[in-house]
Amino acid sequence: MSEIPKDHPRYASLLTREKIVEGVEIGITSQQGLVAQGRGECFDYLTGEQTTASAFLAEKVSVAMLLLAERPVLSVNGNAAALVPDSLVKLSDVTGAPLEVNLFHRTEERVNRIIDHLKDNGASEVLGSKADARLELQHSRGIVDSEGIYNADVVLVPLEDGDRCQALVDMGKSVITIDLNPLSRTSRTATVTIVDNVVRAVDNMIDLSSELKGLDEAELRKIVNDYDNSRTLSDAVRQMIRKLEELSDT
Ligand code: PTJ
Repeated sequence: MSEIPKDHPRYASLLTREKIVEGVEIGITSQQGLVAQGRGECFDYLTGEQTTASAFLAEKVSVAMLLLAERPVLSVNGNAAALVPDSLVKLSDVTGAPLEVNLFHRTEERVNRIIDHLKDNGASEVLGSKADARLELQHSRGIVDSEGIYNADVVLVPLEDGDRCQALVDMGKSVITIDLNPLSRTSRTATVTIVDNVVRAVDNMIDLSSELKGLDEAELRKIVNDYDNSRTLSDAVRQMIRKLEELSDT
């Protein structure tokens, strides 16, 4: 990894970029993942590179959904594995939701590398290599484990590419996505859209889990029932417009 001085004004962003590059180098992230990261960075810039109030609410609702779920699963792709492996393992521990590797650009080698990487970061078990069930999709994202995503009731899909989210929703599942682009197909299809950088979102969700674990089922259900995802998406777009207006005035 290149040395980035800690006092560099764009330290956090550059460090994230380095992690993705390293992910490609060690064979857990696809080359396409670099392009996806670049797109994400652009949207992150427009939200001020911080968790907005509406993203934080979506994170809280997502944690409530994971805690209420009977069979929750956290899906992991090559970008998420490079950026937040340890945090995903912690989130899995605190919510009881198993991790499952699910890839768009799937090779068995990369699946196994990501499983090993998550285990190196503390995971005891990681699903995704059984590949004994199929979603209604024509590409590799449809390859899943029957005891994981296929039978899950709530699935977290960070940095996703559209049609799997639709397929999961069509199966009656609740889908939570983390996607900095509020205009993407995934963002518009998910049950809950967290418009935040995965490097901030997952850590926020770990903290929220400790807080929400003290609530009873009725209180958790109220948090979920009061939520309106279309408002989250509108807020995210408005936030970006405000940022652009602010910049155009200076
Ligand atoms: O590892 P694989 O083979 O499963 O492939 C993973 C990628 C990410 C390459 C694949 O899913 C893909 O091509 O995704 P897309 O269609 O580029 O969508 C990724 C979405 O995530 C885009 O809307 C980006 O804006 C967003 N995004 C990128 N980086 C981040 C992000 N959202 C949150 N945090 C980020 N760091």
